[in-house]
Amino acid sequence: MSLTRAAPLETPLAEELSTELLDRIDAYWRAANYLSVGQIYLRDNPLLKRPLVPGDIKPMLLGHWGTTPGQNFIYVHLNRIIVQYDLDMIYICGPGHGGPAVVANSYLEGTYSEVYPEISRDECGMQKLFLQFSFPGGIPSHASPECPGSIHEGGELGYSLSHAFGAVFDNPDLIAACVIGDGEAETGPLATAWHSNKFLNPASDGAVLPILHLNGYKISNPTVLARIPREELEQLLSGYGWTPIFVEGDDPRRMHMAMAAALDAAVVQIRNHQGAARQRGVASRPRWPMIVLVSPKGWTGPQVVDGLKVEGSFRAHQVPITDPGRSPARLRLVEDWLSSYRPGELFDFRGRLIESLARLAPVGARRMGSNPHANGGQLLRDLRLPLFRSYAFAVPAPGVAGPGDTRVLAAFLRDVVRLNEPNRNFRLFGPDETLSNGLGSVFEVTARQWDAQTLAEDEWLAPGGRVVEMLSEHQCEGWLEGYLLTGRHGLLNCYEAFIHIVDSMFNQHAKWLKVCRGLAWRRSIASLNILLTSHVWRQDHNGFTHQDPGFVDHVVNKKAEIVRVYLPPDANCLLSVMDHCLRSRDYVNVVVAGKHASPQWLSMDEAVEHCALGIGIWNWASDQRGRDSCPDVVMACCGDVPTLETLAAVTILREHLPELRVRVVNVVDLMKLQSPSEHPHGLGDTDFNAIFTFGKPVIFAFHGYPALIHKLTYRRADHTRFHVHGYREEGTVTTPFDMTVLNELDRFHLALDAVRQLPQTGDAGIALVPFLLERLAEHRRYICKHGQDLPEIRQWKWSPRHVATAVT
Ligand SMILES: Cc1ncc(C[n+]2csc(CCOP(=O)(O)OP(=O)(O)O)c2C)c(N)n1
Ligand SMILES: [Mg+2]
Repeated sequence: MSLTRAAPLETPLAEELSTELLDRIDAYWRAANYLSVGQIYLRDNPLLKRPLVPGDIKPMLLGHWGTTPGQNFIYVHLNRIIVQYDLDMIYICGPGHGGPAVVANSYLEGTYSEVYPEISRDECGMQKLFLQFSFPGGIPSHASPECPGSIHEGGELGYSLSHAFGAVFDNPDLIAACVIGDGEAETGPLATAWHSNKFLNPASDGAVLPILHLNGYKISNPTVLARIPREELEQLLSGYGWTPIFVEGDDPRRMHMAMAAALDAAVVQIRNHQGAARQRGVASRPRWPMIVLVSPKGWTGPQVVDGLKVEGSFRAHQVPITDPGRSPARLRLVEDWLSSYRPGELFDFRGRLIESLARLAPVGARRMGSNPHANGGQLLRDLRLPLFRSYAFAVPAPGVAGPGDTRVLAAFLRDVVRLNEPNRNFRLFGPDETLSNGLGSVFEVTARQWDAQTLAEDEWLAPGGRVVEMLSEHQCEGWLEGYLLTGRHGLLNCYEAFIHIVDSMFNQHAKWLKVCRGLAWRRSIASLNILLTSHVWRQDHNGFTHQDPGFVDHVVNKKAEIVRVYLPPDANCLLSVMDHCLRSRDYVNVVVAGKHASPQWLSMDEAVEHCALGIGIWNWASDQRGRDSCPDVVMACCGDVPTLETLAAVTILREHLPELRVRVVNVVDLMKLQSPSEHPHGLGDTDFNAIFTFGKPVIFAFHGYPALIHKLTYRRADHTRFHVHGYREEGTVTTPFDMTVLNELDRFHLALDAVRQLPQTGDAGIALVPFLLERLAEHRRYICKHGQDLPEIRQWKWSPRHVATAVT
């Protein structure tokens, strides 16, 4: 397909815009620019009814001007095409520091005052609009959740295009206009997001219209894309499969014409591609249009300040004229700048946008600030969930062999996909690992969405699949976030070690959710569910690089009302947990589960009860002699492998120290450990001590880094009695059991630690130590000779005979 390149200077005016419309568009743009500069500078005198005085200026000037006029320009032109073609469109503000632009535009179109009635469409409201921006008690400087129409704060650059694609999946009538900063385009996530076009299904998904905002600069550097030959940029973008349309210049009139022509062309192309796929069944991948807007950074702002060029340079990035409150000359510069937009022509005496301009904006839910997709909870429908209990793995007695916990979950997820296929509101995202993570059953009912070439030997690729896989954790996370933010449901499955790639994306989403909780008008959305598997303990053929359980350490730093972390010990618990997560709202749920064959502990009824409590004494594995009497030691575990090793350690202790009273505690919901003052799931101290006893040693086998358990329990009385075993950053390609030995999480080290903490075990305890050390030595000798774990390890099974039941 050949490239389309709009030649802006040759765009015929008459065909595209009437002079009258052109003037109104320009005036609307000036109004948005005026409101933007006003937000950055003014606390009073919003209509410049009198000359500016220092007291009209905010004491602290915080905001970003440079990107703002370009975004205002884009917004007004999008308004035009929304009206012209009756488009269902949302605006994604990649350089989200252009907050003044999105706030100004949602104010101009009326949305802002509907959501915040005190910010009325008059002089008084305008004054409040200006004052609140970047002001204590007011709103942040970015396209934050407070801003109607935003689903993307853009504080951390890079995710706009992924969010845009996530938003249009399964929204065939939606177009996400996505402004991408040319600096933002240098980030890894954005650079790979161009490839999203190979996944979009033109028949059943909507369209993304990327608008690369090539204003030439970042904070203090030029941008790479602005300093390569235009031809090279064109080749780059068309190499990514797009049809770039260039709009370039700085003369407003010509630029309005060029932008209008470019957007008309883009809409026509989008409609043609969609029509071809939908009406004529054309199956080839479209080369979707995109716009490259080449305009000066800080366009229409001050040209020169202190003898230095500002407009069209990096110096326009933030507040171009600093300290006008203390310099009369600078104050005049600000006044001249504001006056250059001729506010008297734009707003009436009462401060209301004049009628002929107000009519330019779309109405009702067509306004980008009011589009329900941008407040996705409005559109959210409950998932149809099959009865998770019917996927139960039969556990007639603890210790039966399971096929791998995620493999049991997969059948449930398969039917979630199937049941929600008619509503098309559930997707599974993953970086090429859905199969490897044991979730392959989903391919019995769906495929991976794929719009690029398919060969005969490929498996499960189709344009309309419910699974979306690209080897970019950024993409998968960003797509899922966009999908959730627009009112749908989903799950990201990922290798545990590599979820760190999206640490900061998780941060941004958690922050977004936290702020939304304080905004009554933002409706609840489905939780972000992250299933971490192929975890640290079972990296048999990948080794050290694939071993890192630290994502949960990162997650628990976030607001307690947002994050949930679950480590189900077996398949039935995993089913129960996942059912809960898929029903929940406004959280980030992190679930860590294994995919390898492993013993199963709880029947479905027991699992449901255990998961509802989140933590519990496993009586069937604990000393039964006088159940209410205090044990000598608590063997606690959290995670599937730690649970196995703990139960094996209990077996050893029972055999060698039959007098010892051992209690087994299992933790599914990690946040139960925190005190309730820190996390709503936290156990009260009385319940905590009822489980962990007063003062008895706790040998805690943890899936992740031991420090996390210490951190979560530090407010608990006598927390120094917690002796935590977990991942100590020791690993390589070795046997599964050796991984636990290397990190001292294995049964022998756990038993050794118990003896160490229990001097009352006396001679029997002393005698057990060399036995355990010899077991460890034997283990090492055996694996080095045979390349696999000892038969007694491989074949170990829990047996109820290990539990002492005689009441003493
Ligand atoms: C990932 C990330 N790195 C660094 C920053 C700091 N930062 C804020 S704005 C900016 C420059 C952005 O330039 P560009 O994307 O071109 O936006 P614009 O020119 O439209 O302001 C930078 C580096 C950030 N917000 N996010
Ligand atoms: Mg830039």
